[in-house]
Amino acid sequence: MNVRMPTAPRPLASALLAAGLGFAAIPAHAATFTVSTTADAGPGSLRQALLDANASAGADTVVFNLPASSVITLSTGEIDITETVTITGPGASNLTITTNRSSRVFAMTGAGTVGISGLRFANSGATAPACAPGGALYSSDTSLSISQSVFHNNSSGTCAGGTLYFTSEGTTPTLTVTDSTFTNNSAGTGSQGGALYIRGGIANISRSVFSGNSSGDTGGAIYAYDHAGLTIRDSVFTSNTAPAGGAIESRDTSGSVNISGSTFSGNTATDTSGKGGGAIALYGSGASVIENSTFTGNTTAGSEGSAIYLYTTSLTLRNVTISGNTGSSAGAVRAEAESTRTLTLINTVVAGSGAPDVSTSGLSATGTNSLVENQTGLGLGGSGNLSGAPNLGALANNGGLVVGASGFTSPILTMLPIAGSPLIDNGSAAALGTLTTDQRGAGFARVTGSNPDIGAAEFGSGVVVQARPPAVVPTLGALGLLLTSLLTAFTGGLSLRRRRK
Ligand SMILES: [Ca+2]
Ligand SMILES: [Ca+2]
Repeated sequence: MNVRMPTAPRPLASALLAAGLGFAAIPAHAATFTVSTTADAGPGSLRQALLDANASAGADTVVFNLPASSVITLSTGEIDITETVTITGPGASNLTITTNRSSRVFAMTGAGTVGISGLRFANSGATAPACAPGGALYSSDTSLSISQSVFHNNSSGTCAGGTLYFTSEGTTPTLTVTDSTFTNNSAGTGSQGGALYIRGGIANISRSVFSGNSSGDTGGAIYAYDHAGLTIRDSVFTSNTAPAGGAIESRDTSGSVNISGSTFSGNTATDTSGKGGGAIALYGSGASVIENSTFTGNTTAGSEGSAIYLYTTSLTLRNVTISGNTGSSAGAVRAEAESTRTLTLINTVVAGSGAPDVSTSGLSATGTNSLVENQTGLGLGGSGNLSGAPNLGALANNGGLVVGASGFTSPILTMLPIAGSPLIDNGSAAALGTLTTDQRGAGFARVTGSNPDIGAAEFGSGVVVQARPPAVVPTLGALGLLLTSLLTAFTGGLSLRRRRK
């Protein structure tokens, strides 16, 4: 028997031993280490659990046995992770880890595959002029999976990656982020990626919220450089800020950027010198696709692309709603500088930019069944295209997914065409590609009526849920409703009897 001393029983191993199969029949197995104190170090601490997991050969698990609403404060520096491990937290509402900006929380180098779930990381990293690449997490040549976690008010100081610095030095690790919430994280002056800095590797982000993050250079929420693919699905980007690429910048890559089911609202590019992309800036030779997504209320202080700016990149927009993005004299979508690249609009609406809504320089734009309100100077090729006002409703909760970590969620807001809108039934069914639902996902068919609509949300699709206040009132179950009815009848009866007296 090996000398590892897991803190939790291993029923499978015990069962095998009981069955007389003996040690030789038992494959190498994971140990489980339990965190039972919020102390910075010593027996039962998070630091000790990870020291033990590193020292114990193989993939281990760290779990927590702490009271609800616990806080672990690290005061003696970041914790190194050197081996594959799964850290299973009790839920972001139940445990916060902080360093009070004295260091990062975890540093992973060549650590195999690390899973982190159910944790809240807050106020970690560094405050300028100090520097902590990755305010909460540093990951090099390590595949990292983050789920059901919250990152709030972390900072990388004067360096990049307000919450995470994810880098590769020769390998192609994968970053996976699901069901997580990133709020008010920052990277300082001259630094990229207010929440995530991604250099190399592959990144897949889904069902997550990025709100109020900022960087001092580019990519207010996410900066991805020289990557092998950035995919974002079913996520919310709101009120993120950077000089350029208010929410996202992807740069110097042949990897593609694929975005679907996501809404970008109120993001800002602050640079006045010409760089732009209030929501997204794309540079590099990859061919990128944005589908079933909404851009509204994004702004730039520069001249180029209040929603999207692209340079030397081919981009296809399919069933995208881009409306009410302002501040750019070159419109909401600005593409330039490479004649071999293309901008393709399919079933897409671009409107309300206070300028020509789409502009290009050095590349061509082609549309299929798209509505570009103001096409001055554009020369849009293709067929089935419209101009003029789209008659769109305001950004609202029209049903669909609620995303982010449990207790820290946000609905994905959309914009529906108003009855009589020219967007309704003027899209192309033949150009839908693989889309079967509208932006809101399951239960919201991509096609109702005679044809798909232009834009992300389909008129008349699904059951429309009206916007409501975020406060959640516990709902009465069937039994509760029955009891309420009986009580009402009973008290009504009492008052009747009183009136009869
Ligand atoms: Ca281990
Ligand atoms: Ca339709």
